[in-house]
Amino acid sequence: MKEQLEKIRAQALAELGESATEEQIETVRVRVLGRGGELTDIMRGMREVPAEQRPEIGQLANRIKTEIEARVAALQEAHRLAALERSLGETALDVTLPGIRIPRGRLHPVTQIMERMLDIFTQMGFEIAYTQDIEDDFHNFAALNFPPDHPAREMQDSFFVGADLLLRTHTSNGQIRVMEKRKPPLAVVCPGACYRRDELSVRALPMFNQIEGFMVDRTGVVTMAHLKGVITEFLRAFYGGATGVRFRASFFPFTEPSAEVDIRCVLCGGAGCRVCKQSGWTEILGCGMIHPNVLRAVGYDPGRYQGFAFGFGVERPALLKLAVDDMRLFCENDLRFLEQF
Ligand code: 2NL
Repeated sequence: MKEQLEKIRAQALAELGESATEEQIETVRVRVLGRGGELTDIMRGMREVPAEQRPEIGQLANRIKTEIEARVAALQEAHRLAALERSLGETALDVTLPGIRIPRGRLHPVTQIMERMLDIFTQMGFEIAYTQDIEDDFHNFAALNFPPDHPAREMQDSFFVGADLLLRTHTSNGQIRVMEKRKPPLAVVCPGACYRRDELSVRALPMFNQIEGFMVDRTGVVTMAHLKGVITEFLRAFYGGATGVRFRASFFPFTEPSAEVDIRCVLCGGAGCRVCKQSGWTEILGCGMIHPNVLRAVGYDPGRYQGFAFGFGVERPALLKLAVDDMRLFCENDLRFLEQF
């Protein structure tokens, strides 16, 4: 019996020594220590061992069992550590490496300037109305009191996409559509893209942005004084509180009386320079009291209602504000330029 136990021990230890995998270790463990295992059977059969040998054999069997169990546990632990070591090596994480930078977009500089301008009007109580870029003759020209032979209606001056359909030449169409649909009192600004057959240059784009606005109420409520007040307030909010502002009489088919508005040249402060052509002023905006024919065209009685309107381009103020010297940079999509704003 003793020899048999020693043999089981020697064989088990030898096999465990040669076991390379966890499965091989497990096979040996089950064969020796498992239910119905070599050692388990002997220990279960102790009753058949002669009584005088029982303590000795019993102790030996217990010692061998403990020894093999310890060896199995040690080998399993070694495998567990090796596996952990391997997985740490495979998924090595260097926490000192810089993170992955997620590219962050931004609004186009012209959009940023446009939103700043719209904020000022919103604060004064104006609504914002976005309308269509493709428009018919009525909403782009006729309703605005353009005479039938006005040069802007020629193919050479506008982008026609059909007999009675063109890319709008200003955002006035939006104001016409708002007035057609709704009744005064109204205070609305219409921002958006406009299109004219101008050559792309340092100073002009064939596609550009405009903000137009208007305010209409019962006769006597919205006057030329309010026009001057709103425009002056807007220009000082945008260009700075001390900006010089001047209104000059002018002409537009859709307003009467009409005015053009200049601000003190932001470059020379009025002394005269190349940008303001030595005049000390920069023309920035057109405005006036809405022409009775325009009010009639949208179904308003000019005897009951009156109001003012204004319009200006966004790109030129953007040039001045951002100190950019070539308008074409706004439509080249060059990130080296765009990322500066
Ligand atoms: C300019 C001048 C202006 C308007 C636009 C307007 C719109 C309606 C009725 C009356 Cl629906 N007027 N818009 C009025 C005066 C001037 O723009 O030089 N823009 C760049």
